[in-house]
Amino acid sequence: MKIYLDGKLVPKEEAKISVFDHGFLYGDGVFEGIRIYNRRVFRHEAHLQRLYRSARAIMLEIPLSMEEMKAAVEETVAANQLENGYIRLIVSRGPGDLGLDPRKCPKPTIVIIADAIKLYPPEVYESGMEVVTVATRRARPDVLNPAIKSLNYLNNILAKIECIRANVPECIMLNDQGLVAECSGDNIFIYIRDFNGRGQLRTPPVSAGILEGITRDAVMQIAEEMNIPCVERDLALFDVYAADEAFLTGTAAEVVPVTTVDQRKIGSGEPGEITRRITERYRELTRTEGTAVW
Ligand code: PXG
Repeated sequence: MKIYLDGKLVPKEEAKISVFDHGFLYGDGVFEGIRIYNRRVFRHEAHLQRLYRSARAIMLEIPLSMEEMKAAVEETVAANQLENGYIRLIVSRGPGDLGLDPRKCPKPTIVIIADAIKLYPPEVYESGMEVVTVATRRARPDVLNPAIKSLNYLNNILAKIECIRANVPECIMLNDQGLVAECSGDNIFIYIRDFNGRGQLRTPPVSAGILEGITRDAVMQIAEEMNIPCVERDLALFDVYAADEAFLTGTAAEVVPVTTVDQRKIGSGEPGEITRRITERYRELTRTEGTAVW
């Protein structure tokens, strides 16, 4: 396996960074998780846009242009002859001294890993996933905005630890107001029919304190294309319990049906029809969008 490290492709064993790197010392940096399908990098530009926006928010100047970064990612995929898999792109503040001061870090570290992907068990796509609400609240946007995809994932990891204790693969995190935010590594959608049978997809707005997921964005586009009404709207837990369908979205997860939340059955308790149609279209997009990079 070849790893991209600061402009060079090096064997995995030689891909090492300094213990003085502020990514390691303080979680000072940003990252992306991207999929490769059929030698194509899915939604590459969107991921890069989010990476550069996150970097700007923390005043981290990435020493490559977006075009150069795109080429570096493609080069790493090609060097590993990866057909399908996962790319982890990391830009840290780089090595400095033991103080917080980012000005002491003259050179950001850039790492690109292209590897196999670890997925949820196949059964959850067939029969649906069981999730729970956890006590760990999503960070308040005015404290550390979850829209920044930073190397500080402790908030998410604390939630993940609660998932493990509850023996479920994923969980719902509320924001400081007690509204539904997102999951530890996925966004959430519900589908709900009104008293007259008209259905609508709903997902929390970015202002609820969430990561603006690329998969979430793709699903909103799919809904539009399929004429399924879809709105970004504050959701209470009640709305999730009352929903006819629910699903999670994420680069690794793709679209996962949720059939139980806090032991309440969602809809019929089986993956829903709208979820199935969206999943199918999403899979088609992953197979067909973009061009092969090697
Ligand atoms: N929310 C959070 C907090 C995330 O970390 C998503 C939503 C979904 O966003 P995308 O752009 O992927 O649709 C993410 C991203 C993992 C893992 O190993 C998952 C993510 C990031 C890093 C690692 O499960 N999900």
